[in-house]
Amino acid sequence: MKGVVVIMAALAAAWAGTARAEDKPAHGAGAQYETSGDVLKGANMQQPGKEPAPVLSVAEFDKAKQIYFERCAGCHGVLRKGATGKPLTTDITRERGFDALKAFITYGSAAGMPNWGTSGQLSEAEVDLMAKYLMNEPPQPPEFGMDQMMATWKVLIPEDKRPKKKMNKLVLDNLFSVTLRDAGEIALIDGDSKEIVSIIKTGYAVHISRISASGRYLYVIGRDAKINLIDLWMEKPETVAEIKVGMEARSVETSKFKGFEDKYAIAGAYWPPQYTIMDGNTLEPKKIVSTRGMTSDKQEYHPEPRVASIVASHFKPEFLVNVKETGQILLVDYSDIKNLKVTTIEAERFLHDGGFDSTKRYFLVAANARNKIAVVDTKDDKLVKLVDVGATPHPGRGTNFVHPKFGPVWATGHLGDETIAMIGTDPKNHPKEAWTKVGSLTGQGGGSLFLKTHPKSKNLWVDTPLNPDADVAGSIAVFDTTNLDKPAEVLPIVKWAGITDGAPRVVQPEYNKAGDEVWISVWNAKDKVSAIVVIDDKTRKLKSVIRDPRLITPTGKFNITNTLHDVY
Ligand code: DHE
Repeated sequence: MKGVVVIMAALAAAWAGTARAEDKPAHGAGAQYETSGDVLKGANMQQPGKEPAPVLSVAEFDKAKQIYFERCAGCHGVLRKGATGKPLTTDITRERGFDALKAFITYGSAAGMPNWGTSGQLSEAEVDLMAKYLMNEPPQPPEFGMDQMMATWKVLIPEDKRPKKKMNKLVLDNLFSVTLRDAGEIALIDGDSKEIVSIIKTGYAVHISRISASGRYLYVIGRDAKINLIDLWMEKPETVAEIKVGMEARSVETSKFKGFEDKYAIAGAYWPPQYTIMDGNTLEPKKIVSTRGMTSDKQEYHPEPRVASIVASHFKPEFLVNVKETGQILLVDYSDIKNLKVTTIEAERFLHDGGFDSTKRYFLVAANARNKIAVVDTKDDKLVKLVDVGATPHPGRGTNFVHPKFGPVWATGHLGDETIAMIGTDPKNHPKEAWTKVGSLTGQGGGSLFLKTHPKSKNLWVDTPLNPDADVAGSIAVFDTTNLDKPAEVLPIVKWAGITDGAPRVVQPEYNKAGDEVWISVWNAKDKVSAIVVIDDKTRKLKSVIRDPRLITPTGKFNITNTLHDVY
């Protein structure tokens, strides 16, 4: 049991970039979840001046640069100024010296640095190389401004050549856009027949899908910051425009406020640290805003504050842009982007993912490495509260239901422990409970990423894909929201999918439009069989298994109606 707790801590730290004394590096299944600047490894970066550091040949420099961006950049930052890991600027590394750095990389540290050498993940020669590399100035990936964006922007089908009405028979409001992560594709799956309607090429290690306010346009973003704009009205839905908004990114969203439907899209980048507002119908970039600036706590300059989640306000023409390393939530008013007004909310550092309460007025976002949830009132544009929760909260968008005793709550699972924290969200009728943790449920274990219920359901589904125990990672826990004292029922999803090969993990429950089916991904390696398991919500019995050779590494599933209306 203790061993499992230690591994969970390591996985949580790897994900959040935090550190604990007993941490070991995340191996195997968990390792691939670590944030990395992987897509930056091939970027054109000049080798900086070499004196007085050990001299590296061009080939050595390129190899070390690749290792740094695959293994180190996520925690220490592209510029090594310290992101969630310690700074590794040359004033520090040269003072420490080659031998100390080598020992550090080989054995790791009590502060949570993985033992890259003794774990066998880096050879002795590679450890040597990295110690030398760190004594050299860091190379900087290029900026990505308007010229670079324009060079990648393509309108494949101009607006006047697109259909004037829906040309297909698809039931769009129950369509699912499914991330096929390692294929760099999405699958559009018909929610009723469960047939794959189309497979569309997207960016590298594609991440999430969002839908325009009219329900016509789908926006998909890859980790290489490529956005595909897909027109769902076409006879066969296809990409009609594409752009790259940087070199590394995770989030995309679209304007939802009345009068601005389908008008703008916004995407946040990890590198360069910036967000871009685009024309919603063509992706033409209109405005790029840097997020470099001061941290919310110590008021210190941070050179690469990455943009994590972005949501669109339902109360105002505003995007809520969550900036990870500064801990600021930017309320970006898109009603006049030439004279852009931004309200900067000091929240807490290391903001990651989050979603709305059931009224859609309050936005709750995880400051994951600080074990807190920040609550923002999107009507008054103010921070309401920072709520303490468990270890490394990871809500996805979170989920809303009515607690039998405390009224409406929003809930999050955690990477670092087995709890599901419930936060009261009804200041009017339950003022005492509002914005406090009213209770915790006990799930299967740590390593949870997503949880979900639906306004029409009394089931709460909690995944644990990062749990080191294969049975836990391969199953899902279901709670009864009308009787929260009852322990969760555990459903063996991988078994139901009939997959015996590989190390499949069960990830991200998502409802259909009617709220009577739950779709769950069985996420296996790229060269192994994956599936989507569909469960009848009422009976909790298997309804169908979607298996198809084209379903390569399915992870996130985005039902058009639920995504559009923030139903979760
Ligand atoms: Fe995600 C959402 C970042 C790894 C599946 N992920 C998000 C969001 C961010 C983020 C900032 C919120 C977007 C928004 O709402 O605007 N994700 C990151 C990372 O930095 C991280 C930890 C490591 C990395 O290098 O990318 C990471 N994410 C993953 C995965 O490995 C997952 C499990 C599988 C995959 O497809 O890559 C994954 N992330 C998802 C999903 C969502 C998401 C399915 C959207 C959840 C939703 O319900 O909206």
